[in-house]
Amino acid sequence: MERVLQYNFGYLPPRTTSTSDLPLSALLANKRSAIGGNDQIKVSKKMKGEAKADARADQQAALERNCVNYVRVLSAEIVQQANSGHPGAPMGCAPMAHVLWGRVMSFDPLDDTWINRDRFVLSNGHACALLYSMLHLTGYKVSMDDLKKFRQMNSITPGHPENHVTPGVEVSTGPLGQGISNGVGLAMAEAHLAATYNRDGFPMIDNYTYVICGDGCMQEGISSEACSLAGHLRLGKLIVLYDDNKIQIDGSTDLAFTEDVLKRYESYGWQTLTVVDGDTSLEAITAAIMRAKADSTRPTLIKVTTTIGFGSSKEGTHNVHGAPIGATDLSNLKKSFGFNPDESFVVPEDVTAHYHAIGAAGTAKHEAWKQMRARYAADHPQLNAELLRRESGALPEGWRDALPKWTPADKALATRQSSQLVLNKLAEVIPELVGGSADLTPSNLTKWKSAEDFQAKTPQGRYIRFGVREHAMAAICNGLSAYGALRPFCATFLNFFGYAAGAVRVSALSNLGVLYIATHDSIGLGEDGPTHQPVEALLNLRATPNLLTIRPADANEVAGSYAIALENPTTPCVIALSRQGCEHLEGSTAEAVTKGAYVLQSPADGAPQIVLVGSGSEVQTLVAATKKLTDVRLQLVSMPSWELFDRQPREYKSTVFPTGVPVLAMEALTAEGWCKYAHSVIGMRSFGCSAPAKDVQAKFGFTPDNAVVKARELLAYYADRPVPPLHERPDMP
Ligand SMILES: Cc1ncc(C[n+]2csc(CCOP(=O)(O)OP(=O)(O)O)c2C)c(N)n1
Ligand SMILES: [Mg+2]
Repeated sequence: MERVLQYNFGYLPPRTTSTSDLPLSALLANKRSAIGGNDQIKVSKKMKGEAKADARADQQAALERNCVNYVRVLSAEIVQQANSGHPGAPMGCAPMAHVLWGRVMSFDPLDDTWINRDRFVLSNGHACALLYSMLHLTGYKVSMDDLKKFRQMNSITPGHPENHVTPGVEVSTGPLGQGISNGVGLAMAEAHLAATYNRDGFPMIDNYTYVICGDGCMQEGISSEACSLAGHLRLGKLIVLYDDNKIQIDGSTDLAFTEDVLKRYESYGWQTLTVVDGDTSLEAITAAIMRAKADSTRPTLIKVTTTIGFGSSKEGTHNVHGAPIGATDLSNLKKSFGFNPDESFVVPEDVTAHYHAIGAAGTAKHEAWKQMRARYAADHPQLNAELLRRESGALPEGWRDALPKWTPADKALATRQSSQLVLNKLAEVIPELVGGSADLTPSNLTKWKSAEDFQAKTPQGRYIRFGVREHAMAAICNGLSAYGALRPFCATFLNFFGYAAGAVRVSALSNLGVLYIATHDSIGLGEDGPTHQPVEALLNLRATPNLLTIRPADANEVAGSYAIALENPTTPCVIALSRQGCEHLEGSTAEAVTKGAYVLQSPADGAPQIVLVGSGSEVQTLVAATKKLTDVRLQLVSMPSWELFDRQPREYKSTVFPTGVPVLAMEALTAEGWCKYAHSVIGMRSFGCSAPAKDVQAKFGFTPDNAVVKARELLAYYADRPVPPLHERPDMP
């Protein structure tokens, strides 16, 4: 039986003989000696020199073999202890993880914020027992106790990796396809910051981004979007290891996934490599990664063929994907790998020493980098100071002064137009602002005058052409944000944020302050019709925790919306903007937006009889209605953000919506949800239609005249009834 180490450069036809073709019994028999056992594999000429089996090398190989096997055991043990989780992928991916942490990556376990650390993304987040094991073993602040509390309340080892919970976890993964797409953003961030801050002799930023992903990530559409862009941008420092174990939850990947993944990635412009001995050959994995690093102009996908649950009696089957392997199997696993089956959570001394030495070497690398930084600071003080500021997350001093102001006398502007004017000003003073649109630049109006495109040859450019790839666009922004020193934004029509929802949700739960610019924010977009007209879109976003949505009514409110987005670096923000023109309102200010809702007009004398409230372009319609309701004492409220208003104290709320006064709301989006603030709602209860904006607005009742009719109806309704106080509820401040 021939064992062939293959680190094939470029696509090769499927092999007839490979380790993964070996019967499982053969793999088990060779288990202890197989991993990294250079004696067992034929190596190419190029590698012969490296593989000389002298005594020290043998010792080293045995030690590393032990390390890999212990990682398998520990991962299985963590899942067993929790009686919940996914042991299969960690056991299969252990050799890849060992090579990355043990041989390849630069990281400092004592400082997980070092900007030039290599980034690691576990895109198959269900395999997090592996990630936690590696973090523990290499000396991050993840203790053995933490591992024992896997998936338990208040632990730092949750069921899928969360960036803000566990030291060393770069991005939150679990929804398949997100992590690899974040990886594209992380690699773009590196390319951009390197081009911006590196100077002769000072490679301040030159890290790699490594991703491990599984079949699921390769199946998700988002990864195709992101990786297509990565190929276009020639992100040579992005290296993806694809765990080709041919198993997913339902069973064999043959059930639904028979494409040639490498050919697809080749067509994206990636270098593609194959390691068939992914269970057993650390050398092959290492060689492939070295080859990947040697190609600086293409991202690399390394297909690493492995056996899910390697070592378990259920290995190679879907039964080991997502359930503990069981006490007996775990005990046998330990025995077969030469560990004491009676011991749990005990790391062999040689394994501890090996990984700690690796951690210490990483810290030393970081120290050397810091020394370089000191010299850089002396030679390039301004650049260094700016990079330091950006790393800290602080915005440049005085940035707020750049925000433009408008008066009612100024020419009316669609809020997407005022957004462009604001972006123009902010981009000049905030160099960390980077972003772009999903092929709607002329509609989203997101390009500022001096913006240069981020392209393969111009990575210093700050304007990103995402192509029509909304989902990846948002995930890439998550990666850009997670890298640090950047404030990313991205744009499409509000309705098409539905395509990006998976990644927008991850921004929110990951505390990543991505700015989402959502134009064409209602049926007011007109002729494009119901396929493009958002109805439920904003409500979905409003319902997402830790996501701010703001729908400004005019240019001053747009400026305020940007200020809020920028001042909240751990909260993503959606700014919804109109296609159609909006007058500059009497009484609107940027500052008022922070309250979420505020009074634009109130009766000259006496308490109001009715409150009219709206957001965005509908505030304009309500202003027109007030002019037709001169016989009524009314209060007009602009409500750009529900979430911000909800945070206000009860006293403030009752000045905006006085108790006992009926409220009529108007928003050209779904009426759903407004009943929290209003007694009656002019909103959408169906999809829109294709016609000029004015006609669509008239058909669905978004006119001053209809507001007048509904206001009078509301007044009449409550003429002889008590008005329910909507804000007096125990769960509201
Ligand atoms: C977007 C998304 N859909 C579904 C799931 C549920 N899920 C978790 S793992 C998995 C199978 C993935 O297969 P693969 O990546 O090959 O993992 P392996 O079985 O090899 O560990 C599925 C469907 C998920 N986590 N994310
Ligand atoms: Mg799989």
